[in-house]
Amino acid sequence: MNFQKICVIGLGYIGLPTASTFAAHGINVLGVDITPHIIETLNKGEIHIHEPGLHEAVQNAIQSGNFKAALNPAEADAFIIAVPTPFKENETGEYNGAKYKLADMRAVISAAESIVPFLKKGNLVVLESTSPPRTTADLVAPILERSGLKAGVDFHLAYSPERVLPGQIMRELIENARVIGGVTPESAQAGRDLYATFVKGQIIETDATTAEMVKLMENTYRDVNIAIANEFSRLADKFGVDVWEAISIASLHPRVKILSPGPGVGGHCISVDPWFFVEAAPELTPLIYHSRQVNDSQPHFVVDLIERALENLSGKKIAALGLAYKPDVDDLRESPANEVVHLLQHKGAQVKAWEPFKPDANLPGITMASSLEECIKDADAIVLLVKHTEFINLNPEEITKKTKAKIVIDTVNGFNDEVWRTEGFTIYKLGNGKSFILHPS
Ligand code: SAJ
Repeated sequence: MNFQKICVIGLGYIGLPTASTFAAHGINVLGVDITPHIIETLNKGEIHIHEPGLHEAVQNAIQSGNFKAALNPAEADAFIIAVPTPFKENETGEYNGAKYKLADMRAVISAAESIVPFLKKGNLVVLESTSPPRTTADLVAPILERSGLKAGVDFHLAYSPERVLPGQIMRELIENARVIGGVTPESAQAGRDLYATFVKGQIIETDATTAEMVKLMENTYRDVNIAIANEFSRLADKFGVDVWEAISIASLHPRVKILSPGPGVGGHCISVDPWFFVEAAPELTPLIYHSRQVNDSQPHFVVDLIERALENLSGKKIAALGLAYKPDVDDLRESPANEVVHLLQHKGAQVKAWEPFKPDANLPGITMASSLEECIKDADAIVLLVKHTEFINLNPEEITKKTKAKIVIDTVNGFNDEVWRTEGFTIYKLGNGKSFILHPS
């Protein structure tokens, strides 16, 4: 199948890199988003999100004349839906007394509805948004068929999840293997023709529901593995062991690779996607459910650690380093660091946060510092919440001159304990039960 013009619906972390990459490969792309501010920003060649290489890609796409942003779709050869699928904020499901989160599919529904007036025979529609199993066949196809055309007969319909890692999206979009699940083999083939425009990794064709499961399985696998690492951090704390040392030794085993404990699992993928399985089949997913519980409760464990280190949180001034959901990104969504700050404040601490990737972030209830210096100056303790490169490169010899704090709590294994101790700091580390043996309260 040949594609001259495509329409990408949803211009966020996935839709925008995808749209600009297609434009860079000579395809005429109409990018669609419901937010007027995003459309204006993009048409000026500016961007509304931080992702290495993206600004340049969008500028080039606009200048080439191959990319334009608009509020509404138009006729095209292919439509790509890349809108968010978060979970519902105010509604939960329940199974055997256990509550689980529910997928909010409203953006997918309205994106599919917006395509209906423009859908023509021979078109291809691809859903990229992470979705519960059977969404393409049972939710999207019936909406598109309101056009009078039949999915898999009159138009092609496929599911192709994005699997790129924030921070490396522009490269991974091209190099990663790509799975394309069609509602018919011909739909999968049409999807292959589209993505072969730029994908250098392997392209695997399958059916739509398999592709949906593949995406959810990848992120669920990671969530479960992080949960066990977090549980190990709690056990090590209890038994006076340094979990980081234990993990590095255990990982020498040829069939063991343990992930890193931390303050919790954030972002809009790994902390959300496993719930799609739980919602779809709560009776089959106790492991997935409990892993979510472990990771969601990790900020509480971290606050408990900080409370033990400081003896009492009430009135304590705490400098929180990092609010992003993971290292070296500016994305603060579903961030465990954010939750740790709120929980500390709830317990009476006065927290000032410094996030170098978003210094002017406006987060309800969080006081932001305008610099590292301001953040740490009057603090009683420094808490490292995100392993940003610039934090792990901090020089404790310099820091000691800029802060009153003598206590450091490292929740991500970002600091070298010995070096910080040499500069007179007492350092506690998540998962290092030895911290408390060295510094009994
Ligand atoms: N985390 C840990 N310990 C670890 C690894 C991660 O606590 O050992 C935490 C991070 O700090 C962060 C969260 O988990 O809070 C998620 O970070 P991540 O880097 O594991 O994943 P994401 O959410 O940025 O991206 C994931 C990726 N999926 C997999 O690696 C299986 C990416 O490839 C997907 O494209 C993306 O989800 C997505 O959009 O679904």
